[in-house]
Amino acid sequence: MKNQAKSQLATGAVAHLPTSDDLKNSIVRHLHGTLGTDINKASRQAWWSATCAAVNEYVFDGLRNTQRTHYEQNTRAVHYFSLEYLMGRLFSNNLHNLGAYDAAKQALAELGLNIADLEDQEEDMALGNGGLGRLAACFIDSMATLNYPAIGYGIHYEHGLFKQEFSDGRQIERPDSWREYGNPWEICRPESVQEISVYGYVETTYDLQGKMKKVWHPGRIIKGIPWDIPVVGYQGSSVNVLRLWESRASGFFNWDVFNSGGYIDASRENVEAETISKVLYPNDETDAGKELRLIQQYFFCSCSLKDIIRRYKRTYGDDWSQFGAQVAIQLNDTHPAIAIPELMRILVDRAEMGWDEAWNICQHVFAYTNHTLLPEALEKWSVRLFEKVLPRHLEIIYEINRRFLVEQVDVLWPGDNEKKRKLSIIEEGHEHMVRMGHLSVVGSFRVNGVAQIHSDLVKSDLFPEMVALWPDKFTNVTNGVTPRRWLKACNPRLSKLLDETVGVDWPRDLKQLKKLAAYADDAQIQDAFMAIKHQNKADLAQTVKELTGVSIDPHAMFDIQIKRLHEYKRQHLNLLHILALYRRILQNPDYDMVPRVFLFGAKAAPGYKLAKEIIYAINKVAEKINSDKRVKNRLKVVFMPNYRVTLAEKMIPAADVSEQISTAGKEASGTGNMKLALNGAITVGTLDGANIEIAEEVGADNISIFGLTVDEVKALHAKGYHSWDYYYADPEIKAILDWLETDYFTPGKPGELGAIKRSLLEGGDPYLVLADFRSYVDAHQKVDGWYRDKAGWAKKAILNTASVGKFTSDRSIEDYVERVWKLEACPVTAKP
Ligand code: GPU
Repeated sequence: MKNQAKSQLATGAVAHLPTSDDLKNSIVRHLHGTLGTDINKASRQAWWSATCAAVNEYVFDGLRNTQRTHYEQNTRAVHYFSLEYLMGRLFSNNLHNLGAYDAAKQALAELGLNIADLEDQEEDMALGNGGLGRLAACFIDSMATLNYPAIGYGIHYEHGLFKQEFSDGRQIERPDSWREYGNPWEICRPESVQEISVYGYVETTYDLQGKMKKVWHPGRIIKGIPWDIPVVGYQGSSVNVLRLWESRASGFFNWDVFNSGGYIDASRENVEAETISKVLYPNDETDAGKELRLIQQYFFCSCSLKDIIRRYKRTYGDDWSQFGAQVAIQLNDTHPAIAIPELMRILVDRAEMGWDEAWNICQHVFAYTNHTLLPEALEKWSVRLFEKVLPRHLEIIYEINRRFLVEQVDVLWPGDNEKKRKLSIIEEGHEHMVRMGHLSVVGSFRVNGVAQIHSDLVKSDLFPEMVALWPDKFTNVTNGVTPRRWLKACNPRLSKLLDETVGVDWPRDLKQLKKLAAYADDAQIQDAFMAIKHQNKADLAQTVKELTGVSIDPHAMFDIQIKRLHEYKRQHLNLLHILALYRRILQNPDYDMVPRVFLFGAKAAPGYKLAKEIIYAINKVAEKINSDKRVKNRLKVVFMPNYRVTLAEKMIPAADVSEQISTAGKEASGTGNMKLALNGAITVGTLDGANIEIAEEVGADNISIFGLTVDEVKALHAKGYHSWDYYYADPEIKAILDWLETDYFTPGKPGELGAIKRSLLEGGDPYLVLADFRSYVDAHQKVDGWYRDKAGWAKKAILNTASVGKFTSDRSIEDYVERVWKLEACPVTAKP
C-alpha cells in the first residue's frame, strides 16, 4: 500500500477531510469536467484551477454546514464592515486551515506537479492598502477559527491596490487585475442582490393627520451584487463568509432613457454605476475627500445593512425588538460610519419607527474602531457634497447632532458654546464639514483603539470630552495577527521545529509558544533555530536575485523594514543610518561592522510626492552602495518591488532585525512588528503603538528600544523643535544631509535627492527624524554587538518567538467578544 499523506483530523464543519488519493481523483475529475482539458495538455493555470475546485468540494461542504448551524441556532452575530480586506492568496491558506496541505502536496507530486509552482499561479487578492485591511483579513480568519457567527462585508473591487514597478528607481503604478481570469474562491449570489439609491432631493409631505414625513426621491438607483468568499477556520472549525458587493447599473431608471432613444446616455449611466466598485483608493491614512469614495462607502454600507435586515426578517418579520440583541456591527475605522444614518433612515423613513426607538436600536448595534490619530486621516465630508449625494442622510445627521448637542453636551456643560463647537458633528468654518469620527463615537456603544497607548491617546487627545460624557464607552483591543498564515504557512521549517518542541497546538493556542523559552539556552535548539533562519534567508536571497538582480549573502544580518511608505513611519530615518554607515566605511576602510543587508518593501500613495522621493532616494543610494567595491560586502541595500502579502510571507521568516521606527504617538499599533517578532526577528523600535506591549512581553534584553517617548515628543513640540539645531550640532547629520544634495548618488544631476533634506530642515522635520537620529544609530550599534555573539543572538531570537503569543488575532477577537460584541461561540457539526 502506498504511504498516503493523511489530513489532520477535523472536528468541525468539514465532515471528511481528503486523503491524497481523494484529492488526486478529484483534481483529475475537475481537470476533465470543469476545465475541459486533460492531463497531457493542461497548463499550470488549469492544474491550479482544478486543484482549487477539488479543495472547494471540502470548503463548500463546511460552508453549508456552518450556514445551516447558524440558521438553526439563530445566534447573535457580528458583522464586520470594512472598506478593505487584504487577503493575499487563499490556496495554501485554505489547505493549511483545512489540514489538507500535506495531502495536496502528495497528490500533486504523484501527478508530477510541484505544489509551490501551483501556488505561484494565484494573484494576490489585494483589496486593501496595508495594516487596516490586513487586520480585517486576520480577524475573519480568527472569527471562523473560534466558531463565532460572523460575516465580513466590503467591496468587490475590480482593481485592487496597484502593482508597483521601478523605472530608474522611481515608483511606477500599474493596474492590478486580480480576477482577469476569474477567481475560484468566490461564489456569485444573484438571489441576494440589493438596490441602493443616491443623489436626488428630499420632499417634505404631510399625511391626513398633519404628521410630517420626509420622502427621498433618488436620482439614481444602483444594483449591488454579492460575491461570497468562504473563510475557512483552522482545522475544520466554522467556514464563515466574506461578502463583497459589486456595483452594476440597475435596469430600473435606464430603460426609460434607453427607450426614448438615449442608448448612449443609458450606457453612460451603466458605466458610471459600474465605476463604484472599479478601484480601491490607494491612499493609506489620507482622506481622499472625493465624491466617488463617499459613494463607495455608502454603497457597501447600504447593501450590507439591507442584507442583514433581510436575514433578520426571515425570523422576526416586522418585529424589530430583537434587532439589537441579534446584530452587532463593527465599523473598521470611520470609512463605514455612514451606516449609522443609513440605519436611522431605514428605521425612521421606511419602517416608520419613532426617532427614539430607532436611535436606541442604533446604539445597541454599532461599535467603532479607531485606527489613527493622524489629522489628515480623520475623515470629513463637505456638507455640500453630502447634500448632493445623500441629501436625506444629511438631514438625519443634523438631527442626530441637534439632539446630541441639546440632550448631552448642553446638559453637562450648560451654555458652553465652545464645547458645542468642538463636539459638534458639523464643523463650522470656511466650508461646513461632517466629522465622521464624531458621528461614529456618538452613534456607537463602544469605541476602541488598537494598542494600549493608542487607546489612551484616543481618550486623552482625540475625544476627551466624549470620555467625560460616556466614560464606559471607551476601551482598548490590542491588534493581533493570525499565526496560521504568519507562522505555520509562511515558515514551515520553524513550524516543524515548534511542533517538535512545544507540541502541535500552538497555531490555535499561541501561548503554547512560551514553552519554547525553556530551550532558549539549549545549544541544540539554538543551532536548529538559527539553521532554519539561515535557510529562510538563503531562500529570500534567491528571490531577491530573481526580482532585482542583486546578490546578497545569507550570512549577513538581514535588516527589514516593510510597511506603507509614510513620513511618520520614517523610512528616511533608516536611510540616514545607512548613509552614516556607508560614510564611515569610506572614511575608514577597516570600519568594523557586522555585514548587513537592508531590505525595504513599501508602496507610496500615487499622489504622495515626498514618499515617492524617499523611494527614489533609497533606490539611488542602493545602486551606489551595491556597486561600490570599497564596501566589501559589509553593506547591501535592496528595495523589493511590489511589496504585498505574498512578498511579506517570504521576507518575514528571513528577518534578523525588524525596523519599527515610527515617531512615538503616530503608529496606532502596527502589526508587521508582531509578525516579525513571531518569526524570531529582533525589533529596533520606538516606544510607539504595540511596540510597547511587545517590549513588555519579550523583555528589555531582547529588543532594542530608542528615541523619544510620547511624552517627550509632546514636550519637545511644546518647547519648540528646531531641526536646524541638530544639523549644526551633529557633524555626521550635517555631512549626510549635505551629501544627499550633491550628485554623488545621481551623477551629473545634483539636487535630485534634495527633497528629504528640505523636508527635514526648511520643512521643520515634523516627525522628529533628526531628534531621534543619534539614539537610533546607538540602538543599531547595540544590535551589531549582539549579533557578534552567535549563541546570545540565538537566545534573543528564540525568546522573541516564545514571548509573543499574546499577539495572535485569536486573542484580539476574544477581547472584542468580551469587551464589545458579547457573542457566544457556535460550534459547527457536520451533517453528511
Ligand atoms: N491603518 Br486609519 C491603516 O493601515 N490604514 C488606515 O487608513 C488607517 C490605519 C493602520 C495603522 O496605521 C496601524 O498602526 C494599525 O496597526 C493598523 O491600521 C491596524 O489597526
